Amino acid sequence: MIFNLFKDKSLVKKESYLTKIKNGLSRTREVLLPGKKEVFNSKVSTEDIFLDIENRLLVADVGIEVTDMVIDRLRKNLSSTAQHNSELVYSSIKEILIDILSPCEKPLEIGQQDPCVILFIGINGAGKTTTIGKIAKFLQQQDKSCLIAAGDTFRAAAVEQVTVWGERNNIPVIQQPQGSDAASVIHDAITAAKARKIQVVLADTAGRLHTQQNLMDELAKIKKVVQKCDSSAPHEIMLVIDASIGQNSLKQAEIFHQEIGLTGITITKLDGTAKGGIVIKIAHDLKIPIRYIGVGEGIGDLYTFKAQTFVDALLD
Ligand SMILES: Nc1nc2c(ncn2[C@@H]2O[C@H](COP(=O)(O)OP(=O)(O)OP(=O)(O)O)[C@@H](O)[C@H]2O)c(=O)[nH]1
Ligand SMILES: [Mg+2]
Repeated sequence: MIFNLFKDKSLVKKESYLTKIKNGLSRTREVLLPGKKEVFNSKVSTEDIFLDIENRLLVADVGIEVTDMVIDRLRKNLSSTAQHNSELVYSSIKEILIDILSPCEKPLEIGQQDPCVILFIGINGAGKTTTIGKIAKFLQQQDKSCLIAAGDTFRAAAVEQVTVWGERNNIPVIQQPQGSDAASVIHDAITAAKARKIQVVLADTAGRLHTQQNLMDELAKIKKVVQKCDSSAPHEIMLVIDASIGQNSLKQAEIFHQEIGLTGITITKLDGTAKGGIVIKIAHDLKIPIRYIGVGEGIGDLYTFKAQTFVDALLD
């Protein structure tokens, strides 16, 4: 009781943050963490220990290149006795993964723009609209006023879906009928935000495949129109990636990056997959800031990406 009374509040917050991410990543965690007693038994050869770790990393979708790199570094970092010590092996893996992930730990900062414009893009069903709803809540908790631009004018019911998120967060949604020009909706939203002195515009867009050139051109047009409102905008072009599609997401991200220039990534649906190792591959290959991770469908299931916490959640 006395302990609870004096327990550092920031520590409690940190613990619950880690526990929630741990729960969200449980399927990947199950793949990565071995029954340490069987694997690290002194009768098991070092080669078999490394083979086991290699298989786990591959099943979790870390990819061959990064997996090889982790194994090479483990061999170099650990003496032959340490290679049989599960604690030392796992703390060394953690160190290596944190090294890969840390350069991508750059949380999104909302500056003094008038307003800050964040464009959400990605393939169909990646989680763009849901992420907008979650981020709106997140930003409001930081006393930032928000407005949503219902820029998916293509899919039937998209405007209604984003309007529900607006109502949940009690923030305005600027919209036009289905079939309208998406760039014009986002332009209207920026104008409305300026007039109402709202700090952040969260702009939804229709899902599109990176291979659909006409739809990629439409994104370029949206970017141009946004720049007419403010030459420094959009301040963030956020690619939303569904973690469960694994390695395919890399090709997607590369093409979106080439075509429109990404400044941030949100990786969703980490709760629904055992392939959460894709985050490590994405960080290694793309070197684009990972702003948030999504670990559930609820409004609170979005977290700022932190390399250390992510690795602790996977391997502690
Ligand atoms: N389990 C889980 N589901 C998620 C997460 N993020 C989004 N979803 C679900 O994924 C589905 C698609 O989400 P949307 O936000 O509509 O995706 P979208 O990218 O806007 O889709 P389109 O507008 O059709 O391109 C919904 O059922 C969401 O509830 C997540 O982090 N975890
Ligand atoms: Mg959507």
